[in-house]
Amino acid sequence: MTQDEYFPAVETVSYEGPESDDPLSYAYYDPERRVGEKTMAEHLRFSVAFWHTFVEEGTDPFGAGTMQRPWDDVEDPMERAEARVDAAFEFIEKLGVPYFCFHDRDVAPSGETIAESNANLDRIVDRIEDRMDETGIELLWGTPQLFYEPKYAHGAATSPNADVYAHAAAQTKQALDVTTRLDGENFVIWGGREGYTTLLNTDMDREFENLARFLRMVADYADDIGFDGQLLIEPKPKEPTKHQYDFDAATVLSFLRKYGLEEDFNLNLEGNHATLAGHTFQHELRYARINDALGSIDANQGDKLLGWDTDQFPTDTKTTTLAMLEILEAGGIAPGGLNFDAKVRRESFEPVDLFYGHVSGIDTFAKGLLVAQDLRESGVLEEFVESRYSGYEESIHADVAAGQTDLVALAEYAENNGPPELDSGRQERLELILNRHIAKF
Ligand code: XUL
Ligand code: CO
Repeated sequence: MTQDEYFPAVETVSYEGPESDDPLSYAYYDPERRVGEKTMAEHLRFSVAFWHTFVEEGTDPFGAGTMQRPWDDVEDPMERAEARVDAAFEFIEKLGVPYFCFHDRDVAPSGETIAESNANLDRIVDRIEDRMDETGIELLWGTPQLFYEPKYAHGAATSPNADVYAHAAAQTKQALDVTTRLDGENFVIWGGREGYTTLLNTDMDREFENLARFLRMVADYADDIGFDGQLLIEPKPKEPTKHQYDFDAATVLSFLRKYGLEEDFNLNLEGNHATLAGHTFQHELRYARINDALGSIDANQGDKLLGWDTDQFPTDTKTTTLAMLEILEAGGIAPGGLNFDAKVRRESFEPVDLFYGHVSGIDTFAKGLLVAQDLRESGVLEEFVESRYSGYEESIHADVAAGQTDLVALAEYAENNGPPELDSGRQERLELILNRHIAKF
């Protein structure tokens, strides 16, 4: 049986400002507050991830689940799935967040056959639809979960087994159908098992070809059924496979271009995945932005001392400020959003911890937005960068930018002008300015 209320101890989380000492209030996130041209809610487009928040049991390779989840105290798997949906919408409404994201298999259990799995999903999606109508909460994105079930051990769209490939297609078709039915604004493909553990048994060339064909079929089917959202690929360099084909933003973009898919897919970039790829989050966002491929964000952070995907709630204002600088420069993240692909620690097992995690992440990004806007209004970084490259505006260098010079002309110029005079990069000064802007809020 489902319950009437799963979080009785929490009313709604609302804005109280930085002076409040209530940790279940927002110090920075004030949804209607205008920041530049838009409200905070319009800039940030926060989303709760169904899987980490309502399904995660708190297991790790050494220990059993720890989470206290009253909605899971239900014997029948389908009734449990319904209870999770109810808990999810109560939580998201109390948190005051406009969106959620889900994998097909988070919300409904798989069945013995494809038909049974689809029927399970359809039944739970009915309930999701009702709750969406009641609460006004919307779907940021849906995604097929192509990595948990044993049949995907060798991959899904890169499986050496052609029947598994067809199963992945069936599952993806149904996930796109329900995402369309729920008016999802985006559809994400994360290639959880698309990679390899050893090249000794792998035909990499064929796997890339198959993956590209799979993505082409996804884009074509999206067109056929009138899905008018954004299609996204989520890069990640490793885990669960040793090497994932969607390594980072640059790798995915070069893959998409090789196979003529760059008009069909943008990128969903995740903080912890950037860390695993040896990049900053800002690097990934910048790379996507300058290539017009910045689609959406999985907002989380890793632990620099651990080499795996810890999916923690973002707490580092410097990182969120630099991320928001990229988003503002891109003109916003819509139709994407900031999805908290983040989970509470195994030791934080009470339901209320889910609120603390989200409030912390939401405020860290809201503060990052304020600082980023303030930095942009000051013009300090923009002016510095502009003047750093200003030599390209003058004399023969302007021809470099225009593509109208050649090695002979440049060699002649260089010989006649003596040694170059360098300017300081001023990194320390810029870091000092960044920290002072953070301290203002
Ligand atoms: C895994 C990950 C996924 C995707 C969706 O690291 O980030 O949860 O966001 O499949
Ligand atoms: Co993610």
